[in-house]
Amino acid sequence: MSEKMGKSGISRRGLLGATAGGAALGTLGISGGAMLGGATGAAFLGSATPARAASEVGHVAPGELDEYYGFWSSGQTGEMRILGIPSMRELMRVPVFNICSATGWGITNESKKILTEGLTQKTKDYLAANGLEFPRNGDLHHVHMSFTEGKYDGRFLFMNDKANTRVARVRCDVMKPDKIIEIPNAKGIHGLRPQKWPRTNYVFANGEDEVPMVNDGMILDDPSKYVNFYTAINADDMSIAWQVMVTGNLDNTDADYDGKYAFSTSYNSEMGMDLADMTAADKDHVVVYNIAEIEKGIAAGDFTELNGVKVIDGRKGSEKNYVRYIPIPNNPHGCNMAPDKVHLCIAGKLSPTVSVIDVRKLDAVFYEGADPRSAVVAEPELGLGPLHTAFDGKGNAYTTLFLDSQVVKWNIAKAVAGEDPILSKTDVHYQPGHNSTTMGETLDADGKYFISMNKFSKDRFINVGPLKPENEQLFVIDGDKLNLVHDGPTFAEPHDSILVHRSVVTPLHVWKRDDPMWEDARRQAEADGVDLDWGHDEPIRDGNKVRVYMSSQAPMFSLPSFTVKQGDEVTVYVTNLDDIDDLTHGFTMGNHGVAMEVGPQATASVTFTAAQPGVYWYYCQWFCHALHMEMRGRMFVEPRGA
Ligand code: CUK
Ligand code: CUA
Ligand code: CA
Repeated sequence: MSEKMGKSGISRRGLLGATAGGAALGTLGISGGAMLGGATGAAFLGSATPARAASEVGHVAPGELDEYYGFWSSGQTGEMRILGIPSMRELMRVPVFNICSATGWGITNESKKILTEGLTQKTKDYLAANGLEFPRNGDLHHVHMSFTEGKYDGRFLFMNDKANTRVARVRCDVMKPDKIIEIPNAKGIHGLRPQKWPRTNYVFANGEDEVPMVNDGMILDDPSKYVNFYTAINADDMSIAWQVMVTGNLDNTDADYDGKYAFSTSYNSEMGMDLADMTAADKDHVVVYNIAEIEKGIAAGDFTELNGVKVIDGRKGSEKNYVRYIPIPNNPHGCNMAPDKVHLCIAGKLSPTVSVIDVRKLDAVFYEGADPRSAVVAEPELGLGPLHTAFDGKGNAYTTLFLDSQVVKWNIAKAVAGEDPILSKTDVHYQPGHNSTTMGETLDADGKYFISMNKFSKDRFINVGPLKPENEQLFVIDGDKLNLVHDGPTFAEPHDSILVHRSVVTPLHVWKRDDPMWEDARRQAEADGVDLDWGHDEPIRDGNKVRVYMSSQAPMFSLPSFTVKQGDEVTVYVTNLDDIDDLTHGFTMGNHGVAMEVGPQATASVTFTAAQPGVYWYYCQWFCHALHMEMRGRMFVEPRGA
């Protein structure tokens, strides 16, 4: 490593030697091999025998149903996943920011509309310059459900895309996205949480990456011109309510149970532009947002309009009551509000501590000028690399220790009382990031199961090549000890999960015919004088645009063939008339890069250009019947001159 002077004038070597945090950084960033080499697999195997038989708890026999839904992020895969808990079986993948070959997400007109309509014009322009209509990738870290009075209400799931600065909403009735929006001004939406109280009126979203205040290619190396944005999204219509401009970057976020405050961790209070500068200070901060004061400021016109968004200035030095900055060691990461409604736990990452903030003390910080640190009521030393904290609803917290490859169970009250709060440490495999407990981010926290989402699987599975899966471990936590009941791989790369009791979520078995998902198809069919349910024998021609309407009923499409002309822009609408649980059809047009899912009672559509004359078979790609293979037909493309 070369000796590089940071802009602060502190050398990197000096920095790394200076503090415990610095030592942790050295392990984290510079000698990754050593970090992984220290794992304690053998010790783990010896201690992992569950105290109770697996058959007694945490086992779901074939045919039995899980007690909880797990809603999983998938990181750079860009989708949301649904697991059954405690079986840990992957039940469904819900494409959100990615393109999906099976369901046609990103291929159908219905999904393309959702993927494009929330993009800014600037983004549409630079995508178009790359031959794209919408981003091909996503980086989905955080999935959270809508709340009513501190409890999950089963309406929506919200999630971020760090890669393309987007936020999506998934409808829990059909488990499909219905809104995807790009967040203006901010860059790299990372932390995301719904407001908990009185209900999810806002979804809060952190911009992780700083940008020049006017990002027009004129400013690069003047950090004083860089800012960051905290965004409140109106959850009901997915419009932007307001943004707060802050000092320092924003990592994770959470909200309180009183509807008064929201919080963000910042690991770059330094506004550094490289690693040395981002780790230069021994304290960074938590930003506390005063929601009522911000709303008042917006109502009073104390904002700047920036790209159509009302932006409040909450940067350091602002005299207003919009935000406060609480100094926290050191490059903090996780931001987790305990279901006791009182304690906010901030994981220190480079500091071996978790900072506990008593949210009842924040009024004094805002209105009586109290020292912001007076709200920090405990800062227990828990182990190396604390990243995220989950809760059991009984006053205990579980914090992942990335560098120690452990999860530490500790008692919040003991920490506040200044006693040793550590109840146990459990090895996990390896390097855990997020963790979650059943209903643990709600007032219904029930302390039954705990998931450790580990970033490395290393030697746990037979070798599948240089790219290894991640590893996730499920523990029963209703006793004193954490009892391992599942240990299994996942594909790239779940960050976070929520574990939701199945009584909260009641998805449909078949679509309702009046679903808004295919509103455009409905309108077009009406204009064409076609009954969308049954389709139409002949393609509807409109210049070189041709619309083909067909229905599907196992094992047949209503059209065994249709004819278009070379160069036609063809839109195929398929309505699945089967009204039966689990009877999904599909539509794949051979050699055209076109496939889509058509769920029971759903309509889906796809548009492509029939560029070459000839016969092309279309087929149902979703196995639906003994004669599923025979469920196919021909598109005949006549030469242009014919
Ligand atoms: S972050 Cu991934 S381990 Cu994006 Cu919630 Cu902490
Ligand atoms: Cu319809 Cu397979
Ligand atoms: Ca820092």
